[in-house]
Amino acid sequence: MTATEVLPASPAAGAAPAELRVAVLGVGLMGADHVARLTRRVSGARVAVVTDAATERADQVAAEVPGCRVVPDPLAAIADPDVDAVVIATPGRFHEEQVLACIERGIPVLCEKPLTMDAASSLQIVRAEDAHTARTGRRLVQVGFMRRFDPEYAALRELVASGGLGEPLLVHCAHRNPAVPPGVTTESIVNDSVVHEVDVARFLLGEEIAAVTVLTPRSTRHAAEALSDPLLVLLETTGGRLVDVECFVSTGLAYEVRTEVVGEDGSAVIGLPHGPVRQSAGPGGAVRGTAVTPGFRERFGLAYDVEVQRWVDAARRGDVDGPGAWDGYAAQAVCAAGVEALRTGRRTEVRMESRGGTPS
Ligand code: ISE
Repeated sequence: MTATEVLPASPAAGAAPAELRVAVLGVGLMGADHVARLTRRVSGARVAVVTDAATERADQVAAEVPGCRVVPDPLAAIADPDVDAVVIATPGRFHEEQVLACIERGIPVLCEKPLTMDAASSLQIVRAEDAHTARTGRRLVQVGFMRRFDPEYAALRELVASGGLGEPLLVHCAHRNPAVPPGVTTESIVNDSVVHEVDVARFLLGEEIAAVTVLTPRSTRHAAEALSDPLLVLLETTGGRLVDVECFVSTGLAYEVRTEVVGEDGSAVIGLPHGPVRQSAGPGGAVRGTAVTPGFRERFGLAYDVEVQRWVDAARRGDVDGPGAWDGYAAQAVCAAGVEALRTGRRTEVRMESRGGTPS
C-alpha cells in the first residue's frame, strides 16, 4: 500500500456514526500532517475544527479542508457540539488540561506524546479515565506511539509473542536523526527521542522497565553546544531482560531506526534499508545504494496512517485500539528515571504505581 491510498475502514467499524467529526488542536508540522491524513487518506472521519496559537497557520490549514472551522480556544474546540473526537498535537505542556477536558466531556482523544510533562500528571489522567470507564465502560485516551502500527514492528512483536525467537533476552535499538531543532537539550533527547524506544521495549517484551542507566560518550562535533550526543541508554526490564539504546540526534546524515531482538533460539532485526538498490554515476564517482530516509514522517508515514485509521474505527464503535493512558504514564515514569540517571550518572530505578496487570 502506498501512503497516498485511502485506507479501508476495518470491518468492526460497521455500526458507527456516518462520520467522526474531529478537532485537531495544534496544526504545526505534526498536526497539519494529521489534518492532511484525516482529509485525504483516512476513511470515516473529517476534520471539523482546527486550533492553533498562530491564527494565520490555523486559517491556512482550515482553508484547505471543506467544512472546517477555526476555533481559537482549544478548550472551546473540545466543547464544540460539532466535535465528536479530538487529536492533540499542541506542545506537550498543554496536553494535561486538554486531555482532561476530553475525558470530562466523554469524547475520544488521540494525544501525541508526551501524554503530559511528568509522571504525576500522567497518572492523574490514568485515574480520571479509569473513573470514566468505571461509570460508562468506555476508554477514551490513546497516546501517539505510532511505531506500534508500523508493519515491521507489528511483525516483530508477533514473532516474539509467538515464541519464534524463544525466550527474548536482549533488545538492541539504534535511533538516529540527521538533526534536531535549536533548543533541544540532552534531557529532551531522553524525553522526545529515547521515549519511543521505551515504548518499543514495553511493546515488544510485554513487561515494564525497572531501571535506567544513561552513559554520555564523547559528543559529535556536529552537536549543538552543551548537547551530549550520542547517548547510550540501558533499560532493565522487570523480567531481567536488557535493552540498549543508542540515541544519536545530530548525525547529519539520515533518519535511521533499527531494532534487533535476540532470543534464546534466534534473533530478528527490523529497520534495515530497503527499496531498490540503485547503481549510478554520482558527481564524485559511481555510487550504489538505497534511498536515504530524511525524517520520521517519511519513515513512519504508513504507521501514522494506520494508527489514525484504527483510532477512527475504534472511536466510532466506542473503543480504543492502541497504546492508552497507562502506556503514556509508564513512558513518562521511565523517562523521569532516565533524566535523573543522566543528571547523577547512576543507575536509577523507575518509580511507578502498580496497575495490576501487564502492559498493553
Ligand atoms: C521526534 O519528536 C519524534 O517523535 C521522532 O519520532 C523521533 O525519532 C525524534 O527523535 C524526535 O525528536
